[in-house]
Amino acid sequence: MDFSKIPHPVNFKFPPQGTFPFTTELKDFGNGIWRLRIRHDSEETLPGESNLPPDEAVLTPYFPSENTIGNVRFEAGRLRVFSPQGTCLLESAKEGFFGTAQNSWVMRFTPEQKNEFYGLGAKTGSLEKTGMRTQMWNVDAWGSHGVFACRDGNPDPFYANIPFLLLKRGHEALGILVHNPRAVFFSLNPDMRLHPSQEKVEGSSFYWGSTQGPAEIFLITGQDVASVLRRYGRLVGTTPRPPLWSLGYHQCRWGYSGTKDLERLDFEMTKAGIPCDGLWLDIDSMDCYKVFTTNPKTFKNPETTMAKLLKKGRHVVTILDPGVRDEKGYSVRQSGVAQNAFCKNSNGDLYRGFVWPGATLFPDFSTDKGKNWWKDQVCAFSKKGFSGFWLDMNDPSTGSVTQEEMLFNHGKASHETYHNQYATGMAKATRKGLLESRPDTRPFLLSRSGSTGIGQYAALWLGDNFSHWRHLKASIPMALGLSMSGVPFVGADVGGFGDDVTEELLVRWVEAACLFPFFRIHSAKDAKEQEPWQFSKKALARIRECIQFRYRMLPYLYETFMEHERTGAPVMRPLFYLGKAAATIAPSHFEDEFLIGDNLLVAPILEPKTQSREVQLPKGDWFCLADEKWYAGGKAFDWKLKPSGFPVFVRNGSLVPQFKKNCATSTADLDLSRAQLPLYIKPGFKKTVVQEYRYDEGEGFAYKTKGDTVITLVAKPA
Ligand code: NBV
Repeated sequence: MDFSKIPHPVNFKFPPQGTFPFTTELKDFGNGIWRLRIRHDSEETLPGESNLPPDEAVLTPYFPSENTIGNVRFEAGRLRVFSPQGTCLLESAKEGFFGTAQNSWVMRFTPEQKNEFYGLGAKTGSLEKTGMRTQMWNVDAWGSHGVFACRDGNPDPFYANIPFLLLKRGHEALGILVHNPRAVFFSLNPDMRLHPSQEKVEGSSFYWGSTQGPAEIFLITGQDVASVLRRYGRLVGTTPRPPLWSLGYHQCRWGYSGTKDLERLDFEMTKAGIPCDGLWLDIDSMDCYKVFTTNPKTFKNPETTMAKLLKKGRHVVTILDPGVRDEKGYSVRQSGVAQNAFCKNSNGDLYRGFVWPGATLFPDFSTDKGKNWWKDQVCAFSKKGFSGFWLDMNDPSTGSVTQEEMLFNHGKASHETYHNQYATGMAKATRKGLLESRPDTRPFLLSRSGSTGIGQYAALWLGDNFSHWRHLKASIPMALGLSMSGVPFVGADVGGFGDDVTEELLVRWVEAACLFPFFRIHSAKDAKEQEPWQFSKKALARIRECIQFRYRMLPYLYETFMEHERTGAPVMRPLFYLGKAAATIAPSHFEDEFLIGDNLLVAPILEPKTQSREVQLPKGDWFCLADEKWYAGGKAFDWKLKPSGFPVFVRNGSLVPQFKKNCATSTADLDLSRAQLPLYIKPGFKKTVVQEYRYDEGEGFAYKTKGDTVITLVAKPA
């Protein structure tokens, strides 16, 4: 696959002006959700496409009204989309809107200078995507782009691709979801010239399309960015509230292989006074990299080890790679073959790749057989005592072997039809397996890749990054991009995966990430050890404070996940989510500051050898938790690092439910009903403040029948 190029409308056929020979359906679902579907001839006659695999995206366009809606008009082949305020935010190009070329289709639009673009899943580079030319194709980034390109460049595409675009113009916004899981491409006004000395290329280069599959888009209108993202969140399905323990701190390393590592981690965490909930095992915990096995040398009695650790509040999460070692006599392989669960090639034989276990077979998650077989393996394996699973290499990575030969739906569907959905299919089946083994426990999954709707099943991490300052900085826009694309539970490998971390970088990374929705330190096998106690006492103390701070803030973080589940709002938010209050913020600060919910703002230090940074807060007053002073929003100011902490600010008039300082060794010690409920109100504030705290047990499904407990606080001006 040549990732750097995408089709161009000049090579597409557009119907003559005033004609539109395609059957078109525009459906208004109410509540600002619209669907436009154009039937193009070639779609019906694709060779071998009569056995399409399922669409893993479960879209729910019907939900209770938020009242204001926009307007979508499609007349005589011309599309116009209006915001509720009446602004035309999207208009088809005058030169022609819908074009086809063999099986491909394209939709072309009039560019507008003031447009900003966000979303598209996991993308490297800046948060705002103008100038981008990209295609949706999940890759194993190091395998497809090379390690150096990943370390030093901005390779594209990356692990998780979601064809959702947030178009923002001023304070108005429109969401666009291309409902097609294949290699959808987007052109967001890139410079088409080979060299700047050339003349500019005429015509619109604002378009999207696909090389195959339905020409179907969802248009999501709303009053502002926040309401569009909420609607989109519910359309693609929200993340069910996670178990509280999964919001704790997780420690991982490629190399952790069993009992000794787990016990050592528990011992060191306790000794260092660091709260921790998740202890992770990587591929060395398997027997010869065989999925659903444990290493007989390093992990002899998994049940006993994990039961003991769980009593201490430590949950063990292990890795599941989809590749199944092609070894006769290996029971997992045998049962998969017997149940016809694996992908085929065009000869009708089993498709083979070469990944960690050598020659590997790949479950065909596009079939019920494949999904059910995997679900059964997960169900049986989890009974050993794993609290959750880590779904790696599910892009899928096939090592040194090309993937076109990997077919789906029992060899009847081409690779492209399901490629991007592979990880989502795997996550669905794994979640089902966990639920079947423990029906009253909330499943926890972390996945590397994903497609539209993956958030319903798994958290995502940002894949293999490096212990470099550039990668620390990059983690904010990438996590925000995913977050806006419907994946709220996101986090990076804290400290960086590849290369050796320095003490300073790790400390700053922990400060920056300790309020990310997902928080895990992880490192590669040949990199320097990255556990907090591998560094100086001073660094350890700082890291401990940050992790303790995360535990203190858990009631707030958890409540933000509950809000997401209910409303679709992302957990981690760009500053412009606050609308007009963020109007004067310099775009650079959308990249280096972020919000958790509406009330906590983090402005981490992202440069080496610095004791200060420029901070710009949205309008209003903000209370800094580090120096306990009020700061005015609007203008940028220089914030000097305090010994007492890093820059985290609370919005005036808000409630940040929290635990007492340093009160836990893990979430097992914590009870959400005992959170403290401080209101942060600047002296002299003239408004009455009404705030709610919502909580539940932090585990299980009783909330579904019982509902949440809600406490309302009211503070009147003195
Ligand atoms: O299982 C080993 C690693 C894992 O630690 C990492 O987090 C994944 O992204 N895995 C990739 C396979 C090898 C990567 C070079």
